[in-house]
Amino acid sequence: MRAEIDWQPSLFDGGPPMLDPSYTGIRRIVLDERSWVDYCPSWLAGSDEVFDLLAGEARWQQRTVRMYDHAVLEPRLTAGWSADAESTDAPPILSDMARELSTRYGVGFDRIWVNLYRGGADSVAWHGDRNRLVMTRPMVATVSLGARRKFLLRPRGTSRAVYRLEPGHGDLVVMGGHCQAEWEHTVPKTAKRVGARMSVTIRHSQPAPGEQWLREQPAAS
Ligand SMILES: O=C(O)CCC(=O)C(=O)O
Repeated sequence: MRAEIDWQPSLFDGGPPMLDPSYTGIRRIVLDERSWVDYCPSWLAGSDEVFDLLAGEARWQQRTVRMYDHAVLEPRLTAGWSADAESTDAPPILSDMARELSTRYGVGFDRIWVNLYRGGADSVAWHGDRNRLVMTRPMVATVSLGARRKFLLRPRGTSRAVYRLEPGHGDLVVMGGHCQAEWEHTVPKTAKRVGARMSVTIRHSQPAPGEQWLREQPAAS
């Protein structure tokens, strides 16, 4: 079922989807001596077409999350391809992303999950991804499609954002080192009128070579 969203293709991001294997313009933000974020603008050209494809084809659901002692609906829609990126029905451009990122970053990116922020009221709260609980230094890549939204980072246990990105339209963000365990990230709500945004999140289910399991169990997304 097509997701109900207010979305206008951008004037700048038409054309067929294509990844930039040279990672033109990539820069590394060193958060501290153990954690980093790579930001590569316009890594995916033609991102509007991918947005449109996913809006129509992904199996969108609104999950419940626990807030203190009760369950609430998550303020965004999500869709996943649960098995590995090589062998599922994930759209080929998403598998291409996972393969290209695996080559560059030396881990087997094999889990793909898509989030849809329908407007400014949709968000994700401060968190570190759960894969921090099972492996040391998990890398998490995110490709943003559609409208730009704030993406903030802060050290875990503090209350103020210290880094701010505004990814959209095919930009790539990769979090690495101890970013999931020692930092938190959020896409906050906004009162501004904003169009819909998607994030394609790409994770690895096995530790990188030389890294370890913290516990013997597969990572949840
Ligand atoms: O939408 C984003 O850019 C971040 C998504 C995220 O942090 C998550 O789904 O865990």
